[in-house]
Amino acid sequence: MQLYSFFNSSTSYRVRIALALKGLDAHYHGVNLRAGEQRTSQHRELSPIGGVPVLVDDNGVSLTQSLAIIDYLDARYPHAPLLPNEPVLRARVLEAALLVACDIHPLNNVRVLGYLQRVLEVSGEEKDRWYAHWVAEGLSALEDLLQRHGTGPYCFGDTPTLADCCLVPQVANALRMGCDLDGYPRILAVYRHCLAQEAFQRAAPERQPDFIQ
Ligand SMILES: N[C@@H](CCC(=O)N[C@@H](CS)C(=O)NCC(=O)O)C(=O)O
Repeated sequence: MQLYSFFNSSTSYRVRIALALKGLDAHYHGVNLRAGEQRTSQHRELSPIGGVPVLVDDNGVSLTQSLAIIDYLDARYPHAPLLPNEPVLRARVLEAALLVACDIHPLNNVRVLGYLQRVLEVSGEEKDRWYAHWVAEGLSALEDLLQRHGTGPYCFGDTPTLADCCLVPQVANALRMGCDLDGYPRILAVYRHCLAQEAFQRAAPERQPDFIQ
């Protein structure tokens, strides 16, 4: 398998966690988002919208969208399942994962922050306020969900799920951007528990071949 990724792309990090939890290896191709490599015509052949991750499997199946990739991996390699079968639990996992993937990440994506600065000409400080605002809105809702429905050391139980694959990269990004997360104790407890696990450590930005300090 081939994985097109950027070390601190949170969506790529989700897929790296899923691969590591399943013990799967993928050949790593760094796509430098800071240099705009995602927008080249060559990369758009793989990802029409110009983003990472992209997974190309050994049968030549090429997929974008981190959640679709993880769902595919889960169907293809069912050991260490990331989406539970039980309907309510499965919906809870998706509810938390989609909160991160649809309600937080897209508002703070590279191209959105770039548009704010380049086209709408907001200042660096205003852009940072935008980022912190949507992280706070989203993580408050996630904290609420986990307080009400979460159990065990992971988001939902004693084994990691898609929800943890989404939570860890989002929290890592928020911390990197200097957001204060003290108001989200359950999220931080899950984050710290995940980071203590080998698979999550293997997927971390600083362990990737394209890591830049
Ligand atoms: N919904 C997509 C989002 C993919 C995405 O946009 N990833 C970001 C990095 S975290 C990206 O490549 N951004 C490039 C850009 O906005 O120019 C997914 O979950 O895979």
